[in-house]
Amino acid sequence: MFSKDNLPHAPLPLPDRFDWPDEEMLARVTAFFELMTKRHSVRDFSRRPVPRAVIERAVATAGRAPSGANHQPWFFAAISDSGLKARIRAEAEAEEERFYEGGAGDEWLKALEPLGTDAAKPHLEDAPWLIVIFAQRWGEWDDGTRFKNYYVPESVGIATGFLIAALHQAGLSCLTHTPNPMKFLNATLGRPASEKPVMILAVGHPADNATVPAVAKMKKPLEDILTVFDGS
Ligand code: IYR
Repeated sequence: MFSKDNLPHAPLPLPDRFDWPDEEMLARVTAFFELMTKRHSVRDFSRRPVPRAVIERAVATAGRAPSGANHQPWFFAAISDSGLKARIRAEAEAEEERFYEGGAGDEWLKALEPLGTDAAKPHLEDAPWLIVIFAQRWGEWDDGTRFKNYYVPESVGIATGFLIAALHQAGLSCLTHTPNPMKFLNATLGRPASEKPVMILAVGHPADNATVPAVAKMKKPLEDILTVFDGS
């Protein structure tokens, strides 16, 4: 953790290691690839409830992400209360209406066309859980004085990736939703000005009639995202 006192460097023997044979590594990474290939962003949720314990364990997994100086500059608000979800939906839709009516600009709206999104966000009420992810731009001691955080967007992005993977591992679907701007979430959820809302994850089971946009299946091939320098 971090502390106002100077913490000494105290190396511990690596607590966990695996040392799997190469073939097992390949089998395991392939199994994980296949699992993640089945992840789809879903905009249509069923109303089937999801136990709070599942959400808590997934957020705990996000909290195992690496972070700048181990400051763990993230905070999560998990909401299943239907009144609060309705309020967040109304506030988000008000922002989205401005966005889709021109605030986004022509290029952005054109980029979104294949996704078929618009200002209506029923998933913010249909999904049994919303998880709002906040980035702690700076830290605050109990006496209100500030300390710096480092690599905040990177750290929060990694934690969010862990969260999405954990939810997928549980068999849940989610949608990364980013109303623009999102400042209203600080007031609605009582979070301090040091925290910047980064996204709303709508989480739940997909509706029976859930669809995905065809373009979402078009993933870049490996050769377009990887170059290898192995000396050969
Ligand atoms: N926040 C809007 C717009 C939007 C933006 C991007 I970039 C997307 O990948 C999808 C949507 C919305 O949620 O509709």
